[in-house]
Amino acid sequence: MSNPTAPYPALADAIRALAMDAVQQANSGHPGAPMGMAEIAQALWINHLRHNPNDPAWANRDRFVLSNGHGSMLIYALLHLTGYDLPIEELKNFRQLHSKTPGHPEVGITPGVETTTGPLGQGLGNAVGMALAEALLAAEFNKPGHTIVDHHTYAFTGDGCLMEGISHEVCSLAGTLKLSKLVVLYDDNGISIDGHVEHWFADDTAKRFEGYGWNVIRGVDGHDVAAVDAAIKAARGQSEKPTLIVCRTVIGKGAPNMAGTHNVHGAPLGKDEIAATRAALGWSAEPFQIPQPVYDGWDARKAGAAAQAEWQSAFDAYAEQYPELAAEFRRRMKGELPAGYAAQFQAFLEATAQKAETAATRKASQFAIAALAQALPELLGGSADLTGSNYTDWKGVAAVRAGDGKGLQFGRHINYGVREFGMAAIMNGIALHGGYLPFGGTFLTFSDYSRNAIRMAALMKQRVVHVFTHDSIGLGEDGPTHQSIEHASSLRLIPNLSVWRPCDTAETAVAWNAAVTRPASIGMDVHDGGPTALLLSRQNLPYVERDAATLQAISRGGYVLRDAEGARAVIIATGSEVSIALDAQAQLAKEGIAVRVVSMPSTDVFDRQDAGWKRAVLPPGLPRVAVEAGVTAFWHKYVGLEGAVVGIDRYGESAPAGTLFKFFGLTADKVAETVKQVL
Ligand SMILES: Cc1ncc(C[n+]2csc(CCOP(=O)(O)OP(=O)(O)O)c2C)c(N)n1
Ligand SMILES: [Mg+2]
Repeated sequence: MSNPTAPYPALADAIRALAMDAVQQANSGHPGAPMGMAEIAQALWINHLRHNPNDPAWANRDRFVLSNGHGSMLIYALLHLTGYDLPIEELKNFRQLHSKTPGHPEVGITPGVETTTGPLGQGLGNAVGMALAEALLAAEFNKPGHTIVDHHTYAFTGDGCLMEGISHEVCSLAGTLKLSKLVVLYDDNGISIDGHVEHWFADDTAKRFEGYGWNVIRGVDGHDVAAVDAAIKAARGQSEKPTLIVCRTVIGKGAPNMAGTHNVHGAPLGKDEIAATRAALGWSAEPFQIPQPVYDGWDARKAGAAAQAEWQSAFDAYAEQYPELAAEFRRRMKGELPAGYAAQFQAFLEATAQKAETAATRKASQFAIAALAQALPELLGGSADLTGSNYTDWKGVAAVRAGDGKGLQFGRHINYGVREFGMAAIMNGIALHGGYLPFGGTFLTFSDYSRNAIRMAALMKQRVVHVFTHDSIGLGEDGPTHQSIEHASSLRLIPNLSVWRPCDTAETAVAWNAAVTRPASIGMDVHDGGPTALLLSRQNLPYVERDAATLQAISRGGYVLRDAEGARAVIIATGSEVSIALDAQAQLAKEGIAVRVVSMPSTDVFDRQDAGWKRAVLPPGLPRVAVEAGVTAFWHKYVGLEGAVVGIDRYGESAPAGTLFKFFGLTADKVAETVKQVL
């Protein structure tokens, strides 16, 4: 890793050739960014990036995020050239079904890809989360003379990521927290899809990042490997601020007629331009053929193995002196829960049932958090400036704060600021890094702000928990801007996202347990898990007494809460509407109409139960009425076209909660009346 320019331009040109040839072969893709960032990639990957192609899961590797994910051929070329398990056949199969080279990088499919990128801006958020996780783990695990957590997080970004609002959210927080091991390399090529960005993106980006408190290295020639190398060295040489390296580049560099135009952004160069590029570069090798000296120049296996071995012996020495911490570090980086967790949770659940408290489910969530935080040191909370409303903190928890140039001040609560989308993307980065189980809060209505990052967590099967409080008109006077109507139903449509809307302290405890016991997916170790959204009430909800079997049944997602002899109908309810359903049941009983009440805190968990369970809870043929303070359409999946839904298909109103429940007809009277209509 010494001479940054040897063996000459051929190293960077190998990326150019692979990118243009793979895009041509697929007849789709984005050659411009890989060709324009080839020297930047060379400077970083050959001279600085500490990684081991033979062990992409090495805990202390540097993290690399290609935030401008459309340039996927750049990372595929890098992984192939440096010796990852990504043979040339996979590059020939770029963008084809079940290849390891999908259109945009996807974690879990390609060894060495750390996160799924493509939705612009979010990769930066993931990188901030990774850098934050590293800094927290360092503060938590490193000991004097034993630095076992010590790596950088590097991200590539284009104009697109920096135009996206989320880049402001996450980079502002990264600056505030002084995440000095985060280094972002900006492909400042002046081009995005529509053409020259000066007409829609004329920011002084360097000034903007200086304003965030970043270390900005501007005016770097992005095609001069030595210049980029020097900038990265400077970034690594300081420990005060995150660094942005502004690299002036030419998109599609090397293509004689198309470089510098938006035509190379996202389309094949075409046979003639590829031939002209080969001639201009002096690249005579056939498509997908890389001269051995070029492979040798890129090969990172030896250096990577040596770096990892050096770290391993440091870790072994650490393990000798601090065996428990070392075991804990290994456990945490695997995403496994501690032995004995299940018993601790069961004890908490039984104590919760014993107390039988009336509480808002957001408060019940805080009870659960307090218990889980004891059992799970990996639990890392936060809120987007609503800590006192979301109840996402717990007694005695310290807040994460910027350090004094010697790393972060450790804490387990992150004040994300008013940055919902940024928070969600950062949580994804934390989860992807490993070592922590992140959760964060905001109002349910603002889940829309976070939505694509929730989707990305679901796509990546990441174990993160969203605490969404103030989940309905039940929040009252703040009015329709704050009252969720469509959110519960719409979140339920996201595959792999588990959604819980609990009705009391017991269901809230079970929901939290379900969230944290979903398996973690780390790198190539992918499990069928995913994120969880907890939809919680602002207002108090009564505790519902249950026998032991019913208490255990909550974990099935939908269960018979109160049966009735000879039930003629089923009322299905969630969250704050469960008590309304129970009142309706009592009212109907007086009129001689027996009905069953099913609580359905999680429809997706219920859907995964065996057919026998589902039939037992919702017997075929019994008419059904669903009750939820939100849009009705979703519930027809459970009540059928013959059943009825009591809900709200319009926006809310500003008034006290009690007034609103009456105004919108979310009452026992209305539910009882509706049951009679379906009989
Ligand atoms: C959130 C989001 N919006 C839109 C797109 C579609 N898109 C892909 S690349 C791109 C332009 C990116 O410009 P830049 O980052 O400068 O890339 P370059 O053309 O320089 O490679 C757009 C709009 C996207 N991938 N994600
Ligand atoms: Mg650009």
